[in-house]
Amino acid sequence: MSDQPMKRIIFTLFILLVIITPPTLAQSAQIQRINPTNWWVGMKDPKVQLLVYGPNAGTLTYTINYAGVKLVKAHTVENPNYAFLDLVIAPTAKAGTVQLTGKRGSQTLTQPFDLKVRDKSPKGQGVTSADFIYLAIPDRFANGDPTNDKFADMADPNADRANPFYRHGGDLAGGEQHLDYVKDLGATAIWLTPVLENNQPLTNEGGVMRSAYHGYGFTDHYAVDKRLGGNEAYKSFVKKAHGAGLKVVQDAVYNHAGINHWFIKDMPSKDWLHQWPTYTNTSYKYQPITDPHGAESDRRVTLDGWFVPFLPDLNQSNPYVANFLIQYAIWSVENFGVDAWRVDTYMYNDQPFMNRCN
Ligand SMILES: [Ca+2]
Ligand SMILES: [Ca+2]
Repeated sequence: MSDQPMKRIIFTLFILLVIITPPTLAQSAQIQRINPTNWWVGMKDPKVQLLVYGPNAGTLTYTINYAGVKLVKAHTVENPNYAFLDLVIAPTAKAGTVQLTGKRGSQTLTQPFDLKVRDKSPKGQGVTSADFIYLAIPDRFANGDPTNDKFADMADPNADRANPFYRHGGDLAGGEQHLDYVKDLGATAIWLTPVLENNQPLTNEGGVMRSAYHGYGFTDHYAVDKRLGGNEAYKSFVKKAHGAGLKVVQDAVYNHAGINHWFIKDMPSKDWLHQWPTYTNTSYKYQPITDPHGAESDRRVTLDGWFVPFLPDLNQSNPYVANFLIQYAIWSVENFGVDAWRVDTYMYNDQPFMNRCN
């Protein structure tokens, strides 16, 4: 055989290898996220459902070998990139790092998951009509750290105090520095518009490009926006507020998520959201809900229509969605020491879900 045909054969083999390799690689699994990001021992409810996400994470067989922690059931859904694992944590379980093991064929993955000791600091103190609540929009209240005003790697990389629709750079450090001002007004509690990550692009609203500085388009339920200072800044804010005798009210958005939310970009199942044959906005009408003779079709539009095109409507009658949202709320109280909740867009939520959540 001359050199030329040999080279051709080698080249053909190489091409075949390249063609064959990607599917083989694609079959291997990865775990990129576990939500909640941690849990605690000694919780009132011993159950927790882990959402495990990553390429083909749903095709692994999971086991846990940790005293007092039982993996009761593993659920798969339409999207092979998700697994939902039901855990029961016995009252005897000790704090520590649980190793979650996922196996498939010759592949074995392990992922750590922390079970912490519950913080005894004040939390869940509640508010009553005796409280005077001060509402602040962290982006607009005070800028305590000019280094976190904007990030080039975020979907909206802008901050500009001269533009009323853009972010202005305010943050939790700024809020923390001015708690005395809030206290001096006579307030007993502070309610912040949502602090969770809103990695949303600028959106066209009424012909004006607006930023998500208000915070109502979550893109990660377990991360406080880094432009506000991140999770540690929020923890510190709550601690300082408590120290100043102020309770903290967290703004919850259960009805929808941001269009850029990681779980919206790769949904566990088609029914993770309320989907319509063509885009359907909510009518913003409460009458179909409050009127006992209201038409079911009108109710559906109010409840299941999207708040705006970039805030998709979560299907809270999907049990995985409901568990996710409720656990995120519990996690927020345990992790940050939140005292009370303000629920956004209340009437658009599935009411049986809201009752369970509350
Ligand atoms: Ca800042
Ligand atoms: Ca809804």
